[in-house]
This record gives sequence, C-alpha cells and structure tokens, in this order.
Amino acid sequence: MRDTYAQPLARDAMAYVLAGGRGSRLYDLTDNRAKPAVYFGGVSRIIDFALSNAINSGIRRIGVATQYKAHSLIRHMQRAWNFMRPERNESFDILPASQRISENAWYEGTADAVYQNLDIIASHAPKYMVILAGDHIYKMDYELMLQQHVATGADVTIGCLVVKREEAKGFGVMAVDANAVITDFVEKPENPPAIPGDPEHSLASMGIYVFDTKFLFDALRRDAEDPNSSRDFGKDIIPDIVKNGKAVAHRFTDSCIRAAEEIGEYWRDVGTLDAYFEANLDLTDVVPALNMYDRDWPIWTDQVVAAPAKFVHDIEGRRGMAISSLISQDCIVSGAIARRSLLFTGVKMGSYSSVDEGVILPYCNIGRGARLKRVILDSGVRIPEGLVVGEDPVLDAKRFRRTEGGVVLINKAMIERLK
Ligand code: ADQ
Ligand code: ADP
Repeated sequence: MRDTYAQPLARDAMAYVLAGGRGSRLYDLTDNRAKPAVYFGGVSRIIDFALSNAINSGIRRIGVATQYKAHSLIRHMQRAWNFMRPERNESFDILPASQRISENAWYEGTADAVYQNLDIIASHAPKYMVILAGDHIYKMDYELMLQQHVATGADVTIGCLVVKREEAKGFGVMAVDANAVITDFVEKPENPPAIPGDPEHSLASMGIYVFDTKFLFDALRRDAEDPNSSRDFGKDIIPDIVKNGKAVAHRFTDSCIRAAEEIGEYWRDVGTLDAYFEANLDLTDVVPALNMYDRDWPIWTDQVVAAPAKFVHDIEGRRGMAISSLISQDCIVSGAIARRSLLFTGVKMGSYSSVDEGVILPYCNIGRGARLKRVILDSGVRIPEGLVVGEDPVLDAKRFRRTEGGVVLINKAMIERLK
C-alpha cells in the first residue's frame, strides 16, 4: 500500500522509457514499426502502458529514447502524449538517437540511450530516475518502488518477478538475501539459477530500474570510459553495481495494480506472435486478468475523432453482429459476424464475412464472404472477397506467416503477392 501521508517521491522523479528495440520475434508486425508502437487491446499501442503507469504513479517528467523504425511511434506520442506543460513543471521529451555526444548515429545499448541525453535529463533536475522498458503490458505503481528505494538506501532498485525457470533464459536473473539485497545477477543465463526451495522458478529482472540521478550519472560516465563495456544496463551497469554497490530487488507483487482482488498480477512481454495474439484475445474474456476499464488506473492513448462503431443488417437482411468481442470506433460490421475478436479503429466487415479469434488492426477491410480464423491482420490490410484463412494450415503457411501456435499473420505485402 502507498504511504498516503508521505510527500510523493514521484514528484521528484523522471521516467525514462527505452523504446528503441525492434522486437524481432514479432516478425512482420515490426517490419515498419518499433515493438513499443505495436497496437494492443483495441485502441492502445504497447508503449501506452509504461507511459500511463508513469502518469498514474504521479510522475510528470518523461523522456522516451527511440531508435529502430520510430516514425509511427513518434507520431503516436506526439498525438497522445503531448499534453504535458512546462509551466506546471511537466515535460515530455522524445529523444531519437541523434549523435548528441558520440559520433555514433545509434545508441549502442540501453545505457548509452540514457548517457547520450544526460544534458537534457540534467535540465529537468530530477532527484530520482525511473528507467523503464516501453515493451511490456502491465499496470504498476512506481511510487511504491521509489519509496522502497529511498527506505533501503539502495544504489539501484530493480523491479523483479517470478518466472518459470525455462523462460528465465531471456531475462536478467538474480539471487537475493533476506533483506531483498541482490547478491548475484546474471544477464540471460544459459542455465538460469532457481529460487532456493523452488526449483521450477527464477527471479527475473523486469528491466525496470530506480536510481538517484546523481548516482546514475556517475555510473554512466564511468561506463562510457570503459572500452570493454557494451553500454547496456543488463550486461554492464547492473552487474557492476551488484558486485561493488547495493542493488535491491523490488517485487512486482508489491506494486502491481490488479484487475480485481481475486486476479493476481498481470505482466506480459508479448514478444512473440503467439503471446501477442493470446494476450489480445484474453481481453475478450468475461473478466479478463487485465482490466482496461479501470477508472483508477486508466491506460491513456490517442483516439481519432471518428464515427461510432456500427452494426447493420445488410440489404439481404443478414444480421451484423459481434460476440465476446472488442469493437473500436469507426468500425462497420455489415451482415457479418465477429466472434472472440478485437476490431481496432476503422475496420470494415462486408456481408457474409466472419472473423473467429481475430486481432484486426486499424483500417482493415474484410471483403464479402471472407472467412478468417485465428488471424492477426496488420494495419490497412484489404482481405479480398471470399478468402478463407484458418482451415488449411499448409496453404496458410505458404501464403502467409503461420506460427507454431497456428496463428496466421497477414500484412499488405502478403496480400499483394496473392494477386
Ligand atoms: P532485453 O529484454 O534483452 O533485456 P533490451 O533489448 O536490452 O531488453 O531492451 C530493453 C528496452 O530497451 C526495450 O524496451 C527496448 O525497446 C529498448 N531498447 C533496446 N535497445 C535500445 C537502444 N539502443 N536505444 C533505446 N532503446 C533501446 C532487458 C534486461 C534484462 C531484463 C529484461 C526484461 O537487460 O535484464 O530481464 O530487459 O524484459
Ligand atoms: P502504423 O504504421 O504503426 O501501422 P500509422 O499511423 O502509420 O501506423 O497508420 C496505420 C494504418 O492505417 C496505415 O496503413 C494507414 O494507411 C492507415 N490509416 C491511418 N489513418 C487512416 C484513416 N483515417 N483512414 C484510412 N486509413 C488510415
């Protein structure tokens, strides 16, 4: 629980979101956009979760470092996140890799993505830095992590969660003592160490770090002088502090915002197409583990001004309907059926078409009589009349991208190739 009588520490903090990564296991979905810009949940993009968490936690100064294919990410943030006012001591800086300090056009690693903008951070004079990844879907109150950081006097406080041991290979994995002080840290170990007494699980870093700004600046400047460093938090900065300073673990369970008391913590990487598909479809459950309707912890995003979603009988009298589905504005479902699906903004479904378990990104058009099952349609895809997907796995794999989990991803280029 928050200490409601104490002065919020978030007021003295700056959130710095690392949003440069591609997310290569999302394949064609990240051909033209960075992973943080990938659409999620009907109206949002992935980065909206970290940014909304920062705002909901009371943080009013935010920087976002971008790198890979940042065009639609930057445009989205300019539209959705442009309400911060310098006269209220608020700020929102978009920081593309741009040769500010070194000759390198790119940020070398995540630490370099902070180091190259030290002057901009210093101009906002935050006392604490909350370093975040723009890649994950979760709801978390960073104020509680800041409070723990100050109470323990740590050099760095690292957000962590319990993951299955075989999945821990993709994470920084840590060991902690009885006071949550991190005694060991290995980045992406081949053979992840288990939690003592729990051989099936490991304690993994969420890639979320809280520092005193002065400490972070000193650490980054030292790191910049080390010719052997890869300028990365997980590979260089964090292991060094664990060895030579005081790194403390903050449990996600202590600060996550739950959907309802009976539903546990929710954190998803959505790093693969199957994980992305399932996390979206989970939102169609009657009581999903992630509550997108929570007025106490809203997920802010950009919304176009558009007409309401519409369901109509077509001229032949066939009903247009959606069952267990999320339908965004500007959609028209005409004599068609969507089941357990998400239609993002501006999707049009023609007569006799159907979507079962579909994640249909903005401005797709589904032609008359098309039947789609377990699909992800990238934005702007026009499905030709009568196309059937999800019934012949061999044909699907030949024409589109079919995952191990049997999900079919279709983008504009694949439709072009059909012609
Ligand atoms: P990874 O998951 O491998 O490990 P990494 O590739 O370092 O993450 O990216 C972290 C964040 O920074 C992502 O949000 C990414 O988009 C962004 N990013 C990557 N390179 C960048 C660059 N050059 N410039 C700007 N942004 C960049 C990290 C930690 C692990 C931890 C996992 C948790 O190193 O210890 O377990 O995150 O997901
Ligand atoms: P991204 O590149 O991440 O998909 P964009 O903002 O570039 O995001 O646009 C998404 C898609 O939606 C593009 O294919 C674009 O052509 C289409 N689009 C955007 N706005 C409209 C609109 N008002 N009407 C029709 N199509 C649109």
